[in-house]
Amino acid sequence: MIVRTLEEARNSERRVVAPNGNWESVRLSLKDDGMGFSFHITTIHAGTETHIWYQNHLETVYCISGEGEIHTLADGKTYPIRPGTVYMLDKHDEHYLRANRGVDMVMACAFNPPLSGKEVHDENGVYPVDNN
Ligand code: 9YT
Repeated sequence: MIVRTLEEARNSERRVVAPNGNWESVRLSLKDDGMGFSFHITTIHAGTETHIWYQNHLETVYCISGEGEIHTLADGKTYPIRPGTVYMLDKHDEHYLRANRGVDMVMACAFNPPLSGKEVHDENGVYPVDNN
């Protein structure tokens, strides 16, 4: 069995900070855990907008705290996000993720296939697929 805490993961290489400062993420579980998905606690900082397009991954995201919205580009729809909301990027949906001003949004995220931990968003908000 594998057991770890958010606190110890936060104080390790598992914590990644976006180059533009919009978000940070603690990768609680990665590919090498062998679970078939990776599991992250991501903080989207208040008042930010981030362009994301995971062309190589499916992602499920659950809002733990904070409020914001997600805007999908293909259909022009905007959905509010608040604690208890889950969204699933089942079509590799290109989107803007926005956190309202005043309070950070904290999200639990699962990726399929799992991230290896080395990924950084490229300029299109894409993570390359990990073939290792
Ligand atoms: C909310 C969201 O899309 N989180 C993705 C995970 C985060 N960007 C990471 O761990 O790299």
